[in-house]
Amino acid sequence: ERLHDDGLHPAVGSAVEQESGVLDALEHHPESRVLVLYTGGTIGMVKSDSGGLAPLRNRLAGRLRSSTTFHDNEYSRWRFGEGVDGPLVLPASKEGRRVLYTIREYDPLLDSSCMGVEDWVRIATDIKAHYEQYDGFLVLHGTDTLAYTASALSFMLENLGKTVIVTGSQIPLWELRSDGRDNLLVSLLLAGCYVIPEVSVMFGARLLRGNRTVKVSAHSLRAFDTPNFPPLATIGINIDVDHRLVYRPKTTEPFTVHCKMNNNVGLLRIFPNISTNVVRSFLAPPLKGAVLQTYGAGNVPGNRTDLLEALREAAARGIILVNCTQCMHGQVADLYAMGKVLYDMGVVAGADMTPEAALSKLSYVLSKDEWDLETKKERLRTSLRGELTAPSRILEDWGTLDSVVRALGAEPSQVAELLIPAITCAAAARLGAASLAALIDAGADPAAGTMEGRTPLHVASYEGNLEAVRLLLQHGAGVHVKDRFGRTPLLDAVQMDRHEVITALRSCGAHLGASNTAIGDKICSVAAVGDVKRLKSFRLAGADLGQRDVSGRTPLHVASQLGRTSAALFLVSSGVDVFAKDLSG
Ligand code: ASN
Repeated sequence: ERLHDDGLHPAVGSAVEQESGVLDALEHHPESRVLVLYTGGTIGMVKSDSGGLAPLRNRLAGRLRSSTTFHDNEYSRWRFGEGVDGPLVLPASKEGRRVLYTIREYDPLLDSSCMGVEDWVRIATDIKAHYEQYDGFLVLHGTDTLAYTASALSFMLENLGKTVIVTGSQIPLWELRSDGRDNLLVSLLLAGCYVIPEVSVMFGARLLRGNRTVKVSAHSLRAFDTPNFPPLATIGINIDVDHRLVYRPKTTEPFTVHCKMNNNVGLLRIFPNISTNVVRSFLAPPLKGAVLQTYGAGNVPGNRTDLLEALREAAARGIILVNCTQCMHGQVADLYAMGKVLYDMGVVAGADMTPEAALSKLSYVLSKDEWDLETKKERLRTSLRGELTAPSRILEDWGTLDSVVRALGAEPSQVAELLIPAITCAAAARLGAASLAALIDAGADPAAGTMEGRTPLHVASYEGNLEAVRLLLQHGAGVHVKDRFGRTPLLDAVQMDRHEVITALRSCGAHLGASNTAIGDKICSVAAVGDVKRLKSFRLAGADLGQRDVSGRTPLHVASQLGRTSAALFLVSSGVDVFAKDLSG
């Protein structure tokens, strides 16, 4: 399973894809692409000669290819041709989308207890490098430090708009009772068919928020839990995603990665009779920040003036101290004088962050040179990626809908699920941004889709409602969401020549995701009718106007042959290659 340098499988976008029969069929059978970053861990291990488990190199992809659960050979042959090692293809599922996946195996494969910041940077950088080529990302990882990696990645991947899942297993994939098979299979489906734009952890039939996750068991197949947050999805007969819980970045900035992390951080667990000398040495330079794991609701021994003095002195030197509880559940509060004394000396209340999240958030925040000390502390107190609990609003008052609910004989929540997305879409299309804002304020999910998977952002983009588009982007509506027909908001805006909307979507990281030939086909047919405005839409959307159609001709060939002078001039002024050969033979 060797990869090309760009990580794309050689067969993707190949000549086979250019058969129009295949393209036609794909209109009805949408596909998604998932990149699997295989870093190591028990999931891919086998018993070594010494008897212990160790990773096995260069085997995972091949073994998956020969498993009918993980690869549909027949589809692959039809799609990529006989004897072509295309990407792996999951068998058909009721999600209605074929998941094509490529495995990128790391060298060396590591037990996660050997992983750290450099490995997180490598994962983040790989996601960044392949962000536009794939719909979702999967990180195969050992379980021991998985919660640290998931927490760190959640901060390092800024303005994430696509699904990133971290998974692994307690029993190797090739053993009879492996939990890895389900974890991997469900993760692939989730990464390929659902837009859950946060770093999550798939384990033990639950999808969990990554930066809320802790490893709670060394032997159970439910090795992970998020003690202070419900699962994002539960996997039973159905995959049940609770879309209201999904974190959506509230920004109009495009996706980027922050690869600098400050390593001068530490975790200090308070215990009875802790030595002040030990604490002083711990807090000495080069330490820049520490997470204090205190008792109960955030208490320290108030009678230990020596210890408090050591903390106060460190805080005064600009060391950032974050107060988190030792308890598994609940959060720090200023109920007791013992906790208040910490806040008076400038310690930050860490709410209900896990130690893993608090530590990696501290590394992240400390590495932001553009933030001053107060800004850093403020960011630590507030939720950056859903890692701590902030007050939320939920549409609860269904009084006026009572009669509809009764007539349908349904549960109010079911009716809400049906109606709210439709109402929000209608507001995005027809009502002003103020009405839409009021709906969102009342708790309507700005990203929820209708039965056809059309989200408010699709509708607002199609209608050219720029104000609504901006508002939706600021409230975390995902730009990469595809409706049931595989259309993104950007494609809608292009189809309607909504130039300002296209620009707004692009600045938020939207891109044309279809295969090159499919876009080439579209642009050529636009060139054929001389529609300069549409060509401009494609250009604004980031399309390469020199792309060929199925027959191998570029839009400039088509425009020139049909005498579409202004279209041809526009293409030339856009910098297309005027010497490109006609490959239609
Ligand atoms: N030691 C292994 C690791 O973290 C544990 C596992 O993956 N279950 O790589």
